[in-house]
Amino acid sequence: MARLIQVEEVQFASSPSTANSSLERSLRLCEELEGGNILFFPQIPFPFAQEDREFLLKQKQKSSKHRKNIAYKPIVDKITNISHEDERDPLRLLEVMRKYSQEVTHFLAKLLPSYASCWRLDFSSFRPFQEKDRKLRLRARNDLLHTDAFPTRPMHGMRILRFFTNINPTEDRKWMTSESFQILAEKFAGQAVSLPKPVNHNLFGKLVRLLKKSVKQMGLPVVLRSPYDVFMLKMHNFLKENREFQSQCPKDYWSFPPGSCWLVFTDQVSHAALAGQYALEQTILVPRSCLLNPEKSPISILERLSGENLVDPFFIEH
Ligand SMILES: O=C(O)CCC(=O)C(=O)O
Ligand SMILES: [Fe+2]
Repeated sequence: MARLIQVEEVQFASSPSTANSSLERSLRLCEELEGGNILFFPQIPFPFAQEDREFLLKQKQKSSKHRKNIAYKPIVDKITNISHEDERDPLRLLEVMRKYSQEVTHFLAKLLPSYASCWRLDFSSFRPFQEKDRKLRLRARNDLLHTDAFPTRPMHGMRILRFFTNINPTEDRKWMTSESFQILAEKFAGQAVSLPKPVNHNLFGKLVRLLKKSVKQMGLPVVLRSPYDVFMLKMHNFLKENREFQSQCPKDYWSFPPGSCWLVFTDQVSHAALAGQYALEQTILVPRSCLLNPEKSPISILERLSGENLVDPFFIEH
C-alpha cells in the first residue's frame, strides 16, 4: 500500500558540497516513487502568482456532466477542451497554464535530474469540476480505484508520473489508494485480465507496425498500442468495472489540503479522486531506461509474468 512521504522545503544545491546531498535526496525520492509511494509537498514549491490562482478559480464551468478537464499541451503550446461559452479569456488561460507547466517542469528537473535527462513532457490539466458525485461514464469515473492508462496516448513501457496541485483555497482534495500494480497484476493478470500477446517480430508484424506508423505520420488518428498498452488499458477498465474489487480491497484515504502538491506514479499506485474542486496537474513520461529500479515498473512486472517481450525495442518510445 502507498505511503505519503513528506518532502521538506527544498533548497537546491548552490555549491559542490551541497550538490552531494541534493543527489542523495534525489535518489531517495526516486526510490520512494518507484516503490509506489506518494511524495507530498505541503506548500507549492515554486512561484505561483495569487492573481493566476484567482483567475483559475473564477472559471465558471456550467456543468460537470460529461465534461473533460481542460488540457494544456506544452509541446504545441495549446489548450484543448475549452468551450467558448465558458471561456471569456482564452489567452489568459493559455498563459496561466503555460506558466504552471513550466514551473512544475523546472522544479522537477532540479528535484529529479536523473528522470529529467530523458523524460518526455506530456499534457498538463486544469480540473475545475467538483469530483464528489461527478457524473461520468463508468470508465471515465475518477472516484473508482484504477491504475492509469490513456486510451489515446500509448506509453510503450514508459511510466506515468503526475504532479498535482490543489489550488482550492478552502477545500481539501480527497483521494483513496489501494494495492500497487505488482499486487494487482499478480492477482489478476493471466486470469481475470488476459496477459498480452508478445510483440510479433516476424516480417509481417514489422510491416504492420511500419504501415501504421507512416499512416500516423500523415496526421491520421491511429493509435499505435504495444501489447503492454493493450494490457494496461484492460487492467484500468477491469478494475473500474469490478464491484467486488472496489468494495473489498484494502483502502487508504488521503486529504490534500489547499495549496499542497503531490507526485506519484499513477500507473503503479491504484487511486481514486473522491472529492475536491480546482486542481492542476502535469504529466511526465519516464522511460524505463531512466528508472532507478526498472524491475519494479509495470512493464518489467508484466514481462516477467508473461515471459514475453511486450514492447518493440526498435519502436519509438512514444
Ligand atoms: O483529479 C484527480 O485528483 C485524479 C483523477 C485521476 O485519477 C486521473 O485523472 O487519472
Ligand atoms: Fe487516475
